[in-house]
Amino acid sequence: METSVVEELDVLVIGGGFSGIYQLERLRSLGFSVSLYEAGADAGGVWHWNRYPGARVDTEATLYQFSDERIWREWNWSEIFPGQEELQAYFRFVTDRLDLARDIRYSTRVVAARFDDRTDTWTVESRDERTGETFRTRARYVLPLLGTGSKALVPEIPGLADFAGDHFHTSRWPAGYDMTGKRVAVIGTGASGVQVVQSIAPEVAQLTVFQRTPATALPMISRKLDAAANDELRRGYPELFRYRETTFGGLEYDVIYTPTADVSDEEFEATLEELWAKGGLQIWLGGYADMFFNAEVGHRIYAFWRKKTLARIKDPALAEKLAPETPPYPFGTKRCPLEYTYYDAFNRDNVELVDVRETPIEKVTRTGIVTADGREHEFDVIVLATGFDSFTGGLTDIDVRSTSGESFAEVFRDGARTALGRATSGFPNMLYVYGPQSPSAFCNGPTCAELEGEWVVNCLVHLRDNGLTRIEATPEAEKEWHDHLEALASATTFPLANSWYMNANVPGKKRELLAYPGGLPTYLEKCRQSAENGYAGFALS
Ligand code: N01
Repeated sequence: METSVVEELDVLVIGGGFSGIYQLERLRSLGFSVSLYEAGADAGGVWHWNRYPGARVDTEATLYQFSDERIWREWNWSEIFPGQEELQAYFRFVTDRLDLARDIRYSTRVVAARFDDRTDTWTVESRDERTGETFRTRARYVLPLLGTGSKALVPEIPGLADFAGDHFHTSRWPAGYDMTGKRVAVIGTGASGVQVVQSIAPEVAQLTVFQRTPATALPMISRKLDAAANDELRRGYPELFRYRETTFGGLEYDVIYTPTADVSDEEFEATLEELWAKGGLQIWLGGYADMFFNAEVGHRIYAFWRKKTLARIKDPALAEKLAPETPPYPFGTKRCPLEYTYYDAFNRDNVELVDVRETPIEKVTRTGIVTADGREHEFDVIVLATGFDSFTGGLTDIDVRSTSGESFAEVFRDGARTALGRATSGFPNMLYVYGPQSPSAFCNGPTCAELEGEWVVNCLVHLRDNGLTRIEATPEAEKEWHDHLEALASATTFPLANSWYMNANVPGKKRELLAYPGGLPTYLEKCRQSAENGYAGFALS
């Protein structure tokens, strides 16, 4: 770190998604000196990076937005599940409306950070992505607000680097890339893969989808919103922003807590039909909570889903691959992608499915992909819809050292550890929102950005008002939080699936549930108790 310090701050926020923007606005308004560094060249966080064809949010815009009235009074959504361009425009609107741009540095990637025990400050090294130049920032507090999708997961497939055509991850889609008439491979069938497949199928010459595990995709069912519809929604926003705090996932609907054992088969079926017709994630995060604790309930919902899905696919052999009779995992233990025409795409002559469990990918050649049956599939483009190193990848990507000189990768080698999902011992004055061991993946992003985020805001105000300069998670609180999460997780069905929720998608990582599975209200209550007890679980000095 030889470059000179260009900024001295109270707080450095890393990441320009919902959490980062919320902190910048709130802390600045409270008189802190704050800057936000964002690696992307423009506003939007994940909505800047994920501009693959068909990228679209899977929670309703009613709550996929800031609760700040200055924003929702003026902003109109064009539909209930807006697409990537509209979401990025929303972020631009927010930064303009709140005059945030003057404190944001885009194209600025934080690469390293060291803590100085004598001054209780971090020295952070960042790189300007346009010029390659590095510079230093000194900040009392650092908030790495990196979300769950900042570190792309690119599998190590032999030969990939030598492929003569184009290949890219869904979150690194080249701007304006034209797929027309191309022979395309899509590897991965999670939320990103499903959206890409249904969007490009009609325009490409040939599309081969490499599926490892079938998705349980649900109908999105968006609806257009005109000015009158936006006005109508606005009338309900204040109540919705209050209601979200009381729901499991921070959404405008809640899970059904009635035990399915008390529900007749007819009522069970009728409820599923009702939720199905509503669309979106309702059958999952608005469905029977039992599914998260009882695999048999998950399998009953799977059977319902399968019946609906089979009706869409003409070829029975293909249908069995996409929606097998034996559930590949209990319904709900993997994220349900939302779709419009994903299953219909497989009825097209130009779309093929390769089951990589049956015929694994052996290698990539200059011209295509060779599978274990010896077949070479020729392609012009390979799309890696292979997901993210979700919970800790953003943190481990930065060369941050603890007070004893360890990196995050070293500290997390036996699993992530945090107090309340908020901070890790050895990394003082570094606080997370929507990070590992917080509700994150189970919580609507903006809801947690604001409600978890407000804890951080209040905490920093408390430190300032009391002349304190340092906060650090205690190892005891981390152990307690870990044991609490493990007890909750082992009672659920989540460990039965190899999902990114379980960290099972990243080779070499400890298999553990890193999203808090106890629901948002319980989590917020635990955060509130900590704050009321003088930030219990954290050493303040
Ligand atoms: O990533 P994923 P994603 N060989 O990890 C497969 C959010 N999101 O980018 O299931 C072959 O879900 C992997 O297979 P398997 C949302 O929270 C939201 O799609 O591990 N295949 C899987 O099929 C979502 O959950 C929106 O067996 C390989 C796929 O790649 C999260 O982001 C849109 C492989 C990865 O799926 C991540 O979604 C998009 C390999 N080596 C994303 N490695 C919306 O708001 C991985 N796979 C709508």
